[in-house]
Amino acid sequence: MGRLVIVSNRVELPGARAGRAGGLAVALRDALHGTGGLWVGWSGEIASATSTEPHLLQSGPVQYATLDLGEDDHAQYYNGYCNGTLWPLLHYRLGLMEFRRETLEAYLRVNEAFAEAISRLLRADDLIWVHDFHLIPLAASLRSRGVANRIGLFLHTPFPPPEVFTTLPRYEILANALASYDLVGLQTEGDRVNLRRTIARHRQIAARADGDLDLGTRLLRLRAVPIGIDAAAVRNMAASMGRGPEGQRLLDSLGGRQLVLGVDRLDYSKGLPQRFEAFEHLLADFPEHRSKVTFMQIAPVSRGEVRQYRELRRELDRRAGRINGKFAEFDWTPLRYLNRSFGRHVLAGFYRHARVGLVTPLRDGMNLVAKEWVAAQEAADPGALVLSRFAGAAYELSDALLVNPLDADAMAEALHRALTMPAEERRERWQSMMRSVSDNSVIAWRETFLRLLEPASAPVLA
Ligand code: ADQ
Repeated sequence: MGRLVIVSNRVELPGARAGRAGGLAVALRDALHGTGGLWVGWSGEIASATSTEPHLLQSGPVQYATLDLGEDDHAQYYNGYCNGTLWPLLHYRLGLMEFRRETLEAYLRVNEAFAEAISRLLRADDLIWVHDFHLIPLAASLRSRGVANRIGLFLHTPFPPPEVFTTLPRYEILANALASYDLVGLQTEGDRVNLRRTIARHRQIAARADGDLDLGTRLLRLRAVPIGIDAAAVRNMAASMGRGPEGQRLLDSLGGRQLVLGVDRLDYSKGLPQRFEAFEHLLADFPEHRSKVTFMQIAPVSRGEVRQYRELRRELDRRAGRINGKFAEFDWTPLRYLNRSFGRHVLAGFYRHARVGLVTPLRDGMNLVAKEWVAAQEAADPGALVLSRFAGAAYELSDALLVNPLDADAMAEALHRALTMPAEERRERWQSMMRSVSDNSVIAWRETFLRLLEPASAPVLA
């Protein structure tokens, strides 16, 4: 087997922020160490122009190649097309989607620059694994340079039905780009069906019985490969950090009150205004919880240069102030709202102390916070999870209390149910969720994807 080449927007460089890498980064890095290989991505630096000459760093059998983005490309490719066009589109938020030709051109240009840099570093038997929506055109750009290697894409976001996807002006470019891969992995069956329908309709072909698409010269394999976590690592971190200094301080500060916890990037896909509203309904409609429950929402600012994100932040500030103004007592603050991030260890300790995990995105590819919260619970006395039906994780975590995040009353009822759930029911639900989180680990996800991508498993055209 050849080397593995991973291409993703951001690269986890060796040694950087030691010990802080997430489960996904660790799993990818381990795979690279197993086969030897190359990890390519944006350096995180902004230069005067996008470069095709990568910064190279060798660490054991792994080479890291990172490219600087030009100032204009950062604005138009990253903030513009990726975050202002594709992200809302893929999360079904057409009202928030902006489209400008210049940003599409920047998107294609940056992918060309990546392809140029990668093609010079490639070997004939390398296996190429591309990550996420920033790099959808990469396979087509590589193919146009004569690259015949097997290339797979894993899309971390949802994929909407063709009726939504084709509202994107010039969607044909992306549909063709997606069809240039050998394998596209998606988070759920629903996403897979949506992508299959989109490409089949665009190319006017019928899907085969196995759901793959015969493109004439090549077979495009589409598979749901839901991402997982390293449950044992999270469980161990939670057990030790729950008793660590931050975990202990949190516990002391609660003064015996029950903790409801939300942890998200500050993103409109995460349903934060709706979540705040649901908590307000809980306090209004179930007054027995006043002074008894604390809701802590951790939401570090993300993509702060994009207008929709700045507006969301203002809205949340307003709502948080309103809830505390309306319900706080001199010795009780109902909502703790923090625009900062915490290390993974500290978060794991916080998850363990939360009686209720509140994970209610309006739409989410998977949502790893839900899985991490499950893995962090204490087996003898776990909490209850309130989870959006529209998170990919809901397919696996069907024993959570599943809610529609647009229904504030139903969410308040689910919160009440979670806060009053008997220990036996909490244990039963948690055991089933923990089984599924442990079985579908991030390692299993990685191995499944790579097995599907390997040449030996390439399907033969009839
Ligand atoms: P994200 O939208 O970032 O990821 P999520 O899966 O919830 O969403 O989180 C990814 C990681 O970031 C988790 O390991 C989590 O612990 C960490 N994280 C989230 N919020 C944090 C916070 N406030 N402080 C510190 N760490 C935080 C995208 C897709 C998801 C998909 C993942 C992986 O949008 O749907 O699950 O990729 O495929």
